[in-house]
Amino acid sequence: MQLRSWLGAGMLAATVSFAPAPASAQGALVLYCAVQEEWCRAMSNAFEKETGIKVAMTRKSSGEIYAQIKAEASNPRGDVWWGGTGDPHLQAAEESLTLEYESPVNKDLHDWSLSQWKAAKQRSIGIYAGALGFGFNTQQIKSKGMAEPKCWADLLDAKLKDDVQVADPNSSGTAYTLLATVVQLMGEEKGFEYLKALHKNISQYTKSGAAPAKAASLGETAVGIVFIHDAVVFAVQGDPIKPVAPCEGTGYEIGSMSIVKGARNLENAKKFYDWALSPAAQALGAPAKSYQVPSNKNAPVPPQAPKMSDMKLIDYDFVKYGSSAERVRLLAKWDKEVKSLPK
Ligand code: S7P
Repeated sequence: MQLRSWLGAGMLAATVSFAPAPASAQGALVLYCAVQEEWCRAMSNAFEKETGIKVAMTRKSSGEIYAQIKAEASNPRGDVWWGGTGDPHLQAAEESLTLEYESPVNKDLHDWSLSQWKAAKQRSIGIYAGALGFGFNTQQIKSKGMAEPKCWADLLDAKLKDDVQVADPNSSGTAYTLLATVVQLMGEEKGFEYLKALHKNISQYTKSGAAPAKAASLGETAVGIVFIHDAVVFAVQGDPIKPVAPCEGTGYEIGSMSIVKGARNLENAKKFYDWALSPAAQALGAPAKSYQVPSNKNAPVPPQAPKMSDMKLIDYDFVKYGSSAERVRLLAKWDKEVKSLPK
């Protein structure tokens, strides 16, 4: 099996030689990474150490990486786009910005990971899953004399005026997941009514999707709408934040990976891709405080990972909401009808 023999060769090399091969001898890899910086660095460092391939990593939000790959299409700079919500990966696949690839590790992956691969016509694959929700600062909510918010509807309470944060869906995959979730959960008309009402309580639309979790943990905002695992990070370290899976139901992401079409370091990109799907590589998330559910069935699920089976999850239509036409249409509508509204 290709992956085992490749890992096996790496381990053998490590036992017979004290110094890794010079990175330049193994070439390079340009990695666009959309998860939290700490996990991006852990992945780059581990891959570099194991293979001697020098990784040039840049961390950006999902929508920003999509825009960069599109802008660079005639002269690609990146090799692998690792992480970030699945929808913009699907959009990139549809626009032929990424490359078909079938990894020998596919047979070990959960069905939801392979359904992303099939939806993307083999141009993207699921690497983790996580559900959308929010985190609230327990002290702030108490001081407002409010009951603890449990539902999306609770975030419209006038007591939360200018005290809710979420990212801008143009830059953030998290915030696009919110947009697509409320449209699917409530229907488009009611979903946009909800987002307009929520706008009154938004203090700022951040660039990064996870930033509102940190702000809520610090008491800079009462509520941050984020992936639930991004709120758990602060709860497990003892900050006064409570993660919530909204009572009406919620959407989720299939965090994804794609190889850039025209990648200059294609062989290294494939090596990274196979390695990133392995249980050992997927186990690097939890020590880097990233508590998503990994896509390899043999990778350990972090004990801190929110239990998606206990949540009311919608049947998220990744094909529709990851399509270029739908994403462009919904983002333009959100800009026009929500973001531009006076407060
Ligand atoms: O923090 C991890 C995570 O929530 O970040 C990714 C996200 O798309 C990147 O952030 P943006 O919302 O700023 O795009 C998620 O895929 C991942 O679970």
